Amino acid sequence: MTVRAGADTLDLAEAHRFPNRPVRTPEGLHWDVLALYAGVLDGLRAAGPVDSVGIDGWAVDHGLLDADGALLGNPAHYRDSRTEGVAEQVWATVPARELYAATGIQYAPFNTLYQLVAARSTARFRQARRLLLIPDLLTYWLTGEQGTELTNASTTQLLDPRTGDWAYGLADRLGIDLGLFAPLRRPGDPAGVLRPEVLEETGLRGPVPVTAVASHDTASAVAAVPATGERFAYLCTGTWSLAGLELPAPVLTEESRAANFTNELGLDGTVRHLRNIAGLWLLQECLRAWGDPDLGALLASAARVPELRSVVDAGDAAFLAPGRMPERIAGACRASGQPVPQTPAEVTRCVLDSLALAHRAAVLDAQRLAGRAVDVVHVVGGGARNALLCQSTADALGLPVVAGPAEAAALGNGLVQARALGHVGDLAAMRALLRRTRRTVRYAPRGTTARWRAAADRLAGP
Ligand code: LFR
Repeated sequence: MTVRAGADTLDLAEAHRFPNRPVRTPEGLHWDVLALYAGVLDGLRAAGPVDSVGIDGWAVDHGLLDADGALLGNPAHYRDSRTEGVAEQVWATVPARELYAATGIQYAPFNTLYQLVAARSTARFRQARRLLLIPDLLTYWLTGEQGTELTNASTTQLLDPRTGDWAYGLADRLGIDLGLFAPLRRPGDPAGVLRPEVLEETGLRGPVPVTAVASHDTASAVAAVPATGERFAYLCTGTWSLAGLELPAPVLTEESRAANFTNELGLDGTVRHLRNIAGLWLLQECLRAWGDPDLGALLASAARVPELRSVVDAGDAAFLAPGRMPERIAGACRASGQPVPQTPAEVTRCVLDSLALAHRAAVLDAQRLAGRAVDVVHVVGGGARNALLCQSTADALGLPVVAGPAEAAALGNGLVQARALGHVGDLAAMRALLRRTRRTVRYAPRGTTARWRAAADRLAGP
């Protein structure tokens, strides 16, 4: 994506789009990171002259480098099963409560910490001298400079969200060598310039600075939520739905841990207090199983299926791994004694209703845990284009939903670069610019909240 930002302009153009296809080998599920890097180079070539480059991407996953800085194998995918049961081993040394008090990170089987513990007896890990999170790895290949960007570092479960520095005591107790990580850098910090070979391959004229952005995609997306003031919740909807509040400090209470809320760091000292909900992943996997039918037509027929016939717990770990998703959803409906969705339209309706219910629970819990009420829910990311999901979320919560921008992560990334170049102001000014320049769609709740509440109670069980 290329972003052009000025005092009163914010333009976004797609230079190039490339697939990100996980690959399963006998050693498990991996990312094809060389294909991703090739896609980045193709994107730079297609973009033409640029003033700056910044990379954001998903969290927790990483590449391991040897003493020469060479990548040791393909990075493992967070949906790989190698971390099953690892958290319990870690908790035997550091109880889950203490882990949360030190890092504020919610339990997810794939947190970097658990991945490291799962990997540490392998030959590859013993050879590793450096760990770079995925956006930092791609940045390293572009510039030759290594760093660990702070917003993404906070997802490792090895960072103290109060200090923005590593949780040294915790790493010590678990025998994790923090020297594996390159020095921390903050969004807006310089991350080097494109290497001469990269310039040659992309046809760009140097020097081209690379800027550390809020490199966790969700941190970039939250930065680009076009909100005013503080009384808003956000839902970053893509493969995941990340639902929560932007706060000045982490919430490290036992209630917050029990509700599985995380405290990831955001732009400029903000905290993203949120819950990870298995989002449109459920639908993406169904689409894959159905041979990728036309999404517009499918959503139109799903909208005609009666709402709330059957719902599943979208947060259930049973939906984490890829494969056979329509059957797994049907199985969950059958097991809970609800009508079993048969057609793709019925399954789609079930998924979207279930997501809206999960959004409802997360936004209600977030307000309770942080002691802050909200007046509006901002939906950003790909799901902002899904009218049925946005309307259902508004109905379920009884709150207005403001949808857009869909490309929030790219905009947040570009805005931090533009700020580093002196073209835009602080976070509030970025949001004001977004409000002036990006179109959003407002969904008013239709007064059916009681039905959603009843469905939530049904799902929660007796
Ligand atoms: C979204 C995201 C989430 C993170 C998940 C796994 O793309 O970055 O924030 O929890 O992917 O890394």
